[in-house]
Amino acid sequence: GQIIHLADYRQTDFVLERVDLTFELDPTETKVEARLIFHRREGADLAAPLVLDGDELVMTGLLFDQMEMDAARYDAKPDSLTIRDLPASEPFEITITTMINPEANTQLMGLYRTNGVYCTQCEAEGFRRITYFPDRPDVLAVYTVNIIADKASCPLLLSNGNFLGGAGYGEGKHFAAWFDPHPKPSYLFALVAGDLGVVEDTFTTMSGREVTLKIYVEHGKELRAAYAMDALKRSMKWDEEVFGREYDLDIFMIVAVSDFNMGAMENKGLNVFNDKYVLADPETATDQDYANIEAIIAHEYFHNWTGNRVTCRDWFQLCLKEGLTVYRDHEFSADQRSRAVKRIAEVRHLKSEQFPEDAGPLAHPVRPTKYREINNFYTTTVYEKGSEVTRMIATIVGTDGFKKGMDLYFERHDGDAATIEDFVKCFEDANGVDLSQFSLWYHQAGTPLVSVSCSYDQAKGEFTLSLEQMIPPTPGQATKEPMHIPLRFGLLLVDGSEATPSAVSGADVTGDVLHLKERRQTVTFSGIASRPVVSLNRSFSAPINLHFEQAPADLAQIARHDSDLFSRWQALNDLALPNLVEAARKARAGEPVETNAVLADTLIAIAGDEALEPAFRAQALALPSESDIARELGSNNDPDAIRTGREAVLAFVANRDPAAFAKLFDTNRTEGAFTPDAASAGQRALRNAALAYLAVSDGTPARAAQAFASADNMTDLSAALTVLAHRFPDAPETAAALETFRARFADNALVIDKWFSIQSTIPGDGALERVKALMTSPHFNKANPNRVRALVGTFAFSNPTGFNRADGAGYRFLAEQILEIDPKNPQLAARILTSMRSWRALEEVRSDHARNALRTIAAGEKLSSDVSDIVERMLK
Ligand code: B3K
Ligand code: ZN
Repeated sequence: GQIIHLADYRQTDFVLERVDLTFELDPTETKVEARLIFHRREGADLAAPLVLDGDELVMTGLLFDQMEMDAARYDAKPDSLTIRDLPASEPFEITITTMINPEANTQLMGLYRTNGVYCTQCEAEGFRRITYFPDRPDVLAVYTVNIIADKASCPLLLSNGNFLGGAGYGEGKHFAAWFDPHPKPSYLFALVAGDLGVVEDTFTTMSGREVTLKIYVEHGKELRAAYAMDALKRSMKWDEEVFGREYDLDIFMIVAVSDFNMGAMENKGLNVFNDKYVLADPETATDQDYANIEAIIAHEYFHNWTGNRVTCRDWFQLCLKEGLTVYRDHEFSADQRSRAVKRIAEVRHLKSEQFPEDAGPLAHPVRPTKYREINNFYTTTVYEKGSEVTRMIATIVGTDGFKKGMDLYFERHDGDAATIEDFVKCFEDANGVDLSQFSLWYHQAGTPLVSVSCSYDQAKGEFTLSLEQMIPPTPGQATKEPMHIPLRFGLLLVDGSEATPSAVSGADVTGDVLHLKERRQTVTFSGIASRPVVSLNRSFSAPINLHFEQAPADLAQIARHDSDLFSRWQALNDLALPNLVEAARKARAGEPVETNAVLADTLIAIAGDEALEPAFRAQALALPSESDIARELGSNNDPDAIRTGREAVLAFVANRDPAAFAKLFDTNRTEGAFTPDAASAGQRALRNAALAYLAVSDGTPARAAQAFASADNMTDLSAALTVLAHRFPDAPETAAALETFRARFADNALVIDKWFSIQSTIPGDGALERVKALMTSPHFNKANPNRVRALVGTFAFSNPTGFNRADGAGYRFLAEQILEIDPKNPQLAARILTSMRSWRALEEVRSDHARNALRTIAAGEKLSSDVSDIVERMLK
């Protein structure tokens, strides 16, 4: 594949007016007839040919205005169709017939079959695997879709928009027609046909229209779709209340399938979901599963306005829909649950996934300027950092200003294929602000490092903050300009109150936001009667690394008393991280790890503070992860030493006050019928966090085995199983529990995925052999993406010591897997390969092994563009 540049963007020469598609579905020989009406764009070159995209296509017919097309006028290749000598201005019709094989489509892009169900995935460039088409997001058209299929095996025939009608169609067949009145790009096209069960409901919109809601699942799983339906209705209501956005068709459908490359897809009126993000009941789903379902149902629904009604001009603008829609789903979940706890989870995720991406060879701006394979840009930078950038706009212009900007965006750009510049301009125009410096967040990759020091002058009553920003070099961007970094802050006084300065100089401060804009800035706060403790970057208002050596006592004060709950967690984290880093260094040097009583006592005090919600206390108890420590260390990392050091700190905390953990464990059992609400989930999280510490101080599996035996929901059951497997991998209790779990859920694929993941993350040298053995299990299925991710993906992403074995065997195993998966499902292979994105930060022995494994992959024959793009960038 060649490199595509943003700078090369230009409009198409031909305007697509409408699209009529007819599918005659067959497992191996599906016939697709596409009738496309075009006209030459005003001002376009009269000699310009019409060039349509294709991917592995076989054309069996081509008509021009209903007549056979002269072979001299066109050129059909598997990846393009070029037609010459077309009219200067009047509309013309092209009818293309292609034959495709859904059964053989293991890439899961375009039209494929999963468990006997036909389904499509077109974003980003899958539509061109169905028919020749101007397959780019700035070509919007109105679609009519006719589907003809076997009536017995496909009673259900679905596509976008509203149902027009259906009837019998010859022997054993039937057809259905759908019409979508909203112009859309091809990536939002969808078709589903098969035999599925349905859950039905209705939603009355704010203007009083009744919308039919349908969720399709495999027969027998209908009851497990109830929570998804509830989440959908809450999402629809929330988007009306908070963003003023109403749904715009008579029907909204969701189809759950078990073979899917990602989470879900926002096709207009017909979302297709990985069933992992639809199906839930207390027996088989964890609280985390429920929270994910709620978030992803909301995310895809919210795309109807941010993505579908306003779409992207080109794929460089992906964050226009993704960053914004992630921000919207984050806000939704924050409103449905506890805002602070939700924010903690978001920041944890951002730091553990996006920060490493931004610090490694795959770093790229939120709005990239070039790509080789667009599928590789559905990244945590585009999604999560894109969301953080949107959040910063809201912080800068304020809640009302953000709403005004969004209203203007919908007013100006409804029906458009827009750009990031269009989006930012709406906030500038609606609020009379200049966001040009701020826009660097879209263009400069890398996590800014803000170094801070402070001083207090008692005589003058002045408090001074010195700030310096540095944006590290990233691939293709050696030097950076200073950015506009909005930092929320508070000045805490000893009595727990907050200081209000009489004057501030050296920076714009609006309300509780300090705007850092220069490379170096000194900010002075006057009228401060006693030395304050600064709580900086409250609620993680800017996605930065902060270097600020605050005294442990100051951090402990923030952790115990800040009015911002998020900051209390952040302070705990800042208290813990240097300890863990030091512990890792000591372990590396073979020295004994020193323990820290302040940390342990603060953690235990917060965990036991009944004035705080249990979900927060559970988050407080979770020490920074091994990958957090690796990131903080930055380079020359030894995952074994990191783990050894962390384990020592963890053991110290666990043994500091086992009775306190026992009390948390005993008093936070949820009783009665299971409900997935945030408060009950928080209690379970706290109890299970306590169990993990108790397993360490107990030193025996008895308590976890007992918790496993008495669990009455999947959250508690899987938490107990994880403690058993990770703490006591060789205990007979663990073997028994794993087998009980497997046998009980043998026919539930989503639970068996958990069984694989729990075992693939057992730390230590034996992990690889365990993973290899699990691959021979009858439950393993290398054709199912969820299963491959659960075993191979989880091992590579989430088992630092097991995967990064010093002898390099983990990397060699991954290389073999990538080369085996790639020919069948390149997107899956490329995604799992990104688990090695931080390989350069490893110590020399491991990084040499990692490089060799990457070279083995790079030398593979017939690599997909997905894998070769990733591997080449990683080796560069
Ligand atoms: N827009 C889809 C992702 C498509 C990925 C294509 N490789 C799901 C989402 O972000 O909502
Ligand atoms: Zn999305």
